[in-house]
Amino acid sequence: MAQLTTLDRETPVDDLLAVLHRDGGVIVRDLLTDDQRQAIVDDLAPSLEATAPGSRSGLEQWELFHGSQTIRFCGLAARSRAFVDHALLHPLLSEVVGRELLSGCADYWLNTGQVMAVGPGERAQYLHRDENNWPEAVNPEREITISCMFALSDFTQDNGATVVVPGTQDLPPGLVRGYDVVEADLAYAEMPAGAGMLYSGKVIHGAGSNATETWRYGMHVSFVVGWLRPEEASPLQVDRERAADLPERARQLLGWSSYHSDAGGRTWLVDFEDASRLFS
Ligand SMILES: O=C(O)CCC(=O)C(=O)O
Repeated sequence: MAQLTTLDRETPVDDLLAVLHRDGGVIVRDLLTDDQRQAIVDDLAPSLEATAPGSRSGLEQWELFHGSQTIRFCGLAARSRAFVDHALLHPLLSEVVGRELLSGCADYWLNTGQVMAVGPGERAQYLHRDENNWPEAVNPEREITISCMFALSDFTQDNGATVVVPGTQDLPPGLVRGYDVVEADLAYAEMPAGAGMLYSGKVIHGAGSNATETWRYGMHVSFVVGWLRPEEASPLQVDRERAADLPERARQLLGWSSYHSDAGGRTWLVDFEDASRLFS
């Protein structure tokens, strides 16, 4: 079976990036302290309780992708201040995302913050590459999206730990839906609660199957280059009043500011001005 490497939180970022570039994903222990993790879990508990498993989209492909026994919801910054403070603004995650994305953009923003709670009996999700959400923007030379799967509970092979095919970030770009692979090529992101797996938008992966009686509680947080439209419409969920209470960097990541390309282009403006003026 293939393996993923697990590193300590204190590992120098260059070493962590070397593993990320080699394998397409790397697990980091203790990304969240117990208190931080518990605060996020507590904030999100009412939403988890209120959300039924499965997709309500009516789109066959989307329903297959989401899984019938998996609870998913977004809008985490609107639901949890702890999410903002400990995940959205996570210092190590910010550093890694900056190192990976800023060679192709002037700034990045949140793609999506998403609970992915895989329930008992769930089947494995089909393998895919996150960057294929934007086929027009995929570029073999650079990343357009970087993700972190935070383990809010222990992740094991049996309970649905994310399945990764290490090294596939280096395959040529293309639409991968249900990548054909032998078991020996698969690695399972087994990690204790509080750890997280950082992974490339190019690496082939998917949620594992859950053969246990308990829930695998994951929280996916991903970022995209600032000139690309994210999966989640964050400013439509985090309203202006709530945004006003958040740190400036959180507002920027959530789309309450504008994008200025290094070549002078300006987008996502409010009356020709940077959207952050709404808060001055
Ligand atoms: O839940 C997981 O482990 C991964 C899910 C995933 O890759 C996705 O839904 O895009």
